Amino acid sequence: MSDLIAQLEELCIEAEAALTRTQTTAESEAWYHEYLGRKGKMTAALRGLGQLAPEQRPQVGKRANEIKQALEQVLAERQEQIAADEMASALAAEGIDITMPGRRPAVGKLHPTNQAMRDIVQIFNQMGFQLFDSPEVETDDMNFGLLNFPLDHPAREMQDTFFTTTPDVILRTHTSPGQIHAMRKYAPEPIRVVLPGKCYRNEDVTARSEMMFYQVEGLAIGHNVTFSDLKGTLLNFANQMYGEGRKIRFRKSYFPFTEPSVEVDVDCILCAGAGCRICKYTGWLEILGAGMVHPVVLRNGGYDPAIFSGFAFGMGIERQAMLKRGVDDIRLFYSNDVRFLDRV
Ligand code: FA5
Repeated sequence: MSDLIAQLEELCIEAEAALTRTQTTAESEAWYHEYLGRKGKMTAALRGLGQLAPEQRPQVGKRANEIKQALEQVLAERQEQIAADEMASALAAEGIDITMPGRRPAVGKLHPTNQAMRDIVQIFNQMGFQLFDSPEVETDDMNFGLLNFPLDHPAREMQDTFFTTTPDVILRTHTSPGQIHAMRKYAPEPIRVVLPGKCYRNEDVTARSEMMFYQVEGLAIGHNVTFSDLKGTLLNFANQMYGEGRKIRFRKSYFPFTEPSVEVDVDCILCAGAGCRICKYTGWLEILGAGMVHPVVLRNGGYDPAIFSGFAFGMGIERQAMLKRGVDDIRLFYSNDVRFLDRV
């Protein structure tokens, strides 16, 4: 018995030594056939098992199995090592340096206007305002007339208009005509909608004004909608957009489609009201225009002003993004300088 075990142990040492000399996958496969294959040395040695006394067989058989498994294990490790070496030399032959740092793929991100628009819309969604889509190209009547801008009223000049070659068809100067679309779709049901989108004004482009910019309009109509509802809604918006504890301030203003009309300021997000360059030392930043929907506009939208009331507001999206991210020139938004788009 001990003869056969000694023979197997010797074979194991020989096989392990032979394995370390294999350099290629082909050599390691040849090694397998030589030692572990059907016609291999291990298999041949194990034939001796049959000549042993039956009571000796289990012990010798057990040891033989252990040796076989150990050899299979070292073969797997050797083949793994050979495969790695072969890959490395193939790459070296191709001249590829796998230790060189990789090139980072350029990862896209949302444009700052889109980012701000999503933030704003999401805040109002949480307050129950639904998204409403309305056209960028409007009739003069939708953009002005139905919003209570009298013909030839100087208020029209507040928003310099781009006309088209089709009479009466213009590029919308604000998102407010969307109010009429939304009202006409839902009247006489109460509504709460937000309308984001592009607007166009034939203005000189400056650090604060673009010819094409985005606004978000908000509109709420129902029974007993009051100015307090407007205040609460806008205060909640300011807290979520610019941080908890914000103060807002209303200044009287004029829009033909709201009465009363206000402009709304938030206490300066940089200096918290103390006065700084961003707020021009006033402590306040203007964020939007708003008011109670004018009875004429309610009627044009299909609501009876004796039964319904509502509030509306409109804000410039780039201006919100500028305040939030400390950008001081609106022209950066559409000049497509990747350094700006990446930073903001
Ligand atoms: C309006 O457009 C009104 N429709 C807002 C409104 C809606 C009032 C509902 C009441 C009720 P105004 O012209 O002030 O108002 O523009 C609103 C905002 O749009 C401004 O505060 C500003 O943030 C942005 N805005 C206006 N013109 C430009 C421009 N040329 N470039 C960039 N942003 C602009």
